[in-house]
Amino acid sequence: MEITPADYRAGYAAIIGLPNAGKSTLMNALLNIKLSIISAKPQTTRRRVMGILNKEKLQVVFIDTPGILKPRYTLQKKMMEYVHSALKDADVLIMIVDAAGKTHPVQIPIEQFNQSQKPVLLLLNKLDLLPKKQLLTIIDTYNKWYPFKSIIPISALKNDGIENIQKEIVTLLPYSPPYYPPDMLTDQPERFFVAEIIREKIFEKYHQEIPYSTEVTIEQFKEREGGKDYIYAVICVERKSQKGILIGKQGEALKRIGSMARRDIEELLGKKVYLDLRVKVIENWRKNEIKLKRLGF
Ligand SMILES: Nc1nc2c(ncn2[C@@H]2O[C@H](COP(=O)(O)OP(=O)(O)OP(=O)(O)O)[C@@H](O)[C@H]2O)c(=O)[nH]1
Ligand SMILES: [Mg+2]
Repeated sequence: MEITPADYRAGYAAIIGLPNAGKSTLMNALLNIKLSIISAKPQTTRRRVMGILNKEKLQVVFIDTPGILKPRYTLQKKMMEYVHSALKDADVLIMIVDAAGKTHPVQIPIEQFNQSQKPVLLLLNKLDLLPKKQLLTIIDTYNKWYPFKSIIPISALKNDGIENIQKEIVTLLPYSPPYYPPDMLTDQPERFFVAEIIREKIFEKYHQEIPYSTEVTIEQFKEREGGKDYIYAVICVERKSQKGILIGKQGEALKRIGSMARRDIEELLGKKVYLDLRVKVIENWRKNEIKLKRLGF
């Protein structure tokens, strides 16, 4: 076994913020790969998503989290539990806000979230949408609000300012050998990301309650020698009427979701797949502890 150099640094960095701030876009930008799903709608991310950045003498384990909110039903309660567990595991917190949004500072009770006093980096995201002359005032507001280790303006979407984040994080992580093999990108199974991609397409294509009432499970994932892999995915909705909308006239809508998802899944896996999509009703799954558990929450 190789000996880890004494100046190797490794640790966990939790990415936290309000829904839609750009957490998942940021994680993907930091890793330079599309791992976490993204949509223009809030509450896209529902669980912890881990992405590992490996550099010379450095390993940062990023944890993308659901946006912080006041839970109104059981699924949202579970989502907030993921945020709290990520905070607990973290060595560094990366708080990200939509700098082009209206409220500053944003409504996050940060002291309450960070009672263990971990170092917090603040990222002012969506810089591309912010009139330049407002930036200094916003930085000033946040400086007075909390003793951030540093405040970095970025645009996760345009890949602007991303290297600065890495430079700051390095100084805040402890000296430690890596937690994971240095060629590892995540510890979550492929089927998790496959399900997420399908969910992303539903978030993109449907409006109002449908995306929020939908969860995706992978029932079968068979690698087939000499043929395409077979994936059997079930889209769960809460009501029968939603099933009809998802499937569409003669199955057209579902077919569209399927082919969009298949393209991304093939890119992720680097091989061709046959995607078999079905829709199933699990009544009010978002509000039911047992049903949520069965869905892996
Ligand atoms: N203009 C602009 N849009 C951005 C930027 N970063 C993210 N977005 C957009 O903001 C929206 C939300 O991005 P996500 O990365 O899904 O945000 P999130 O914080 O992970 O959201 P949740 O998972 O729902 O909490 C998407 O439409 C992104 O394209 C940015 O720097 N500039
Ligand atoms: Mg997200």
